[in-house]
Amino acid sequence: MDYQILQTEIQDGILLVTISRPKAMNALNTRFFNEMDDLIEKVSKDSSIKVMVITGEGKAFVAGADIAEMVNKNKEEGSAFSRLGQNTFRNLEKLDIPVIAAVNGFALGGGMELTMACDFRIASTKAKFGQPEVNLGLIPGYAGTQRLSRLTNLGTALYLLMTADMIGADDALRIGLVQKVCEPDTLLDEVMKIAKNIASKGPQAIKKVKAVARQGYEMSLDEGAALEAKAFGSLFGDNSEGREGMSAFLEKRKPEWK
Ligand code: CO8
Repeated sequence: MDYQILQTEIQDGILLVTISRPKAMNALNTRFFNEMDDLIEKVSKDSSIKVMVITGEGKAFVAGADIAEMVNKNKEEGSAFSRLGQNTFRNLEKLDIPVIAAVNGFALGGGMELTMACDFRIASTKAKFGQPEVNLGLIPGYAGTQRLSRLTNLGTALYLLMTADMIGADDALRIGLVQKVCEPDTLLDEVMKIAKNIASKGPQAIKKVKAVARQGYEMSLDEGAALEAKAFGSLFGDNSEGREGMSAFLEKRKPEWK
């Protein structure tokens, strides 16, 4: 994989993606979205990749959308830039494998929105989260107004969106935005450990958990439970992953996943 802004590395089935535009605090421009779209397409077709991890180079994860690229846009171009990022982040969210944000530093504006399109977030104690768009006379444009309240709650989301307050990793943990906080020099090791642990589980089960939990979140409990029952059943039968996993348990051996 050959990109200008994204650096990629595969280790034991884990794809580590580093956003690398440190001179501009990894700000997201059109090139980033084009590269990310291409990467998502490739990952969706590569069954050897079990988990994807996204991090940033330098002192930022991502300090937002590229303000220099946005400043002279007209209304139509502004909406188009919003839709470009929304589509990329939605496609990232829809990847059938887990995607983890390893938040090393500033995750502001579009950067915080990117972390929210990942399945969960592990933060360094140096991470800072915020939606500072109102400082610029803007609002979030990559569905941050929608995902933040779903991940936390409406009051917390409106507070952060209206005050543009920057919060540290411990506060992000407290409001449920991040799932774990690590020392900066252990962040990537910790995240790779989590990714490898997930990659050791039944791969179909991991994909079903993601699909059912994510789709069910937008449904009634009854509809979500029906989706779960169907996915549960799909893991049973001859040559199924469930048969292998349960047989391995009963035979006191390690499962051999296909
Ligand atoms: N866009 C472009 N360049 C940026 C950005 C950005 N978001 N953030 C930082 N940079 C650049 C700076 O301009 C500076 O460039 P130069 O060296 O050429 O002057 C370089 O990165 C280093 O930045 P600083 O000197 O400011 O570094 P500090 O350590 O002093 O501060 C901060 C770091 C706190 C991260 C600071 O840079 C900052 O506040 N950045 C802007 C944060 C922000 O407002 N983000 C939100 C942007 S808007 C957004 O994300 C909307 C998303 C939805 C868009 C929808 C499409 C329409």
